[in-house]
Amino acid sequence: MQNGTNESSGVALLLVDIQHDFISGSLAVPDAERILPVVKNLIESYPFDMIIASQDFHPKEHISFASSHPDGPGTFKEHKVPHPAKTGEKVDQMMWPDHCIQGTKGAEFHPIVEDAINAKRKQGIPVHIIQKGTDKHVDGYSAFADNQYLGFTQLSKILHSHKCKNKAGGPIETIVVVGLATDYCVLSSAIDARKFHFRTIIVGDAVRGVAKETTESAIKEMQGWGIEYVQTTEDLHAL
Ligand code: VGL
Ligand code: ZN
Repeated sequence: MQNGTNESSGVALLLVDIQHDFISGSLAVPDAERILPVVKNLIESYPFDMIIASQDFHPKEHISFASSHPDGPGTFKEHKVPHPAKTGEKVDQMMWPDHCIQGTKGAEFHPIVEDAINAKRKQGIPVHIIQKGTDKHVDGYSAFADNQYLGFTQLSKILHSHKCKNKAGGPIETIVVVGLATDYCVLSSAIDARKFHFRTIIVGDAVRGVAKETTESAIKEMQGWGIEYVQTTEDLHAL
């Protein structure tokens, strides 16, 4: 990869929430299964220096579940919840069906991701799993931080401290982001990657969104942040 990227710097792949509930479960993203062969091919064909897989991983009765809404189950409107607890400041919380509950099948990675990750591990490529949304009272779309930036995951530290073996110990400077859903967790993760000063690239064929309108506006918003958009894996190879 050229185009301003240092030859001795590395590229990480961020696989966002490729879990059963977002593919065929309670929060199935339209056409999500179509990204699977693309993601598999991407992992097998591109010489990534690190693989990161984020996992939406909620406790029961999570704040984002409509079933836990104070007005009663089945209420899908947004509501305000106090964050941070100390100040009582209120923030909007979007309501979702129960999804990715810790210990359930729906929270598990799709086997395509599981197999590809295991294959990379065997090749000596570092692989990191980042769980998020684990606090019952705070939601987290991004793999880097929760939605209110009250806390951060280990991801920025992992990326910034890594010395790439095959790049003469050079740093990771580029992150390729794929997965689900374009308009929520991919969007937040990619924007945070830019905030942490990584060159950030989205592969269009390897992402899908919850709804057309929000997906289109998410792509525009990402481009506004300087996130690059390529359509196919071949386009990524050609950069
Ligand atoms: C997601 C809604 C709720 C996502 C996670 O992975 O995009 N969306 N939790
Ligand atoms: Zn969630």
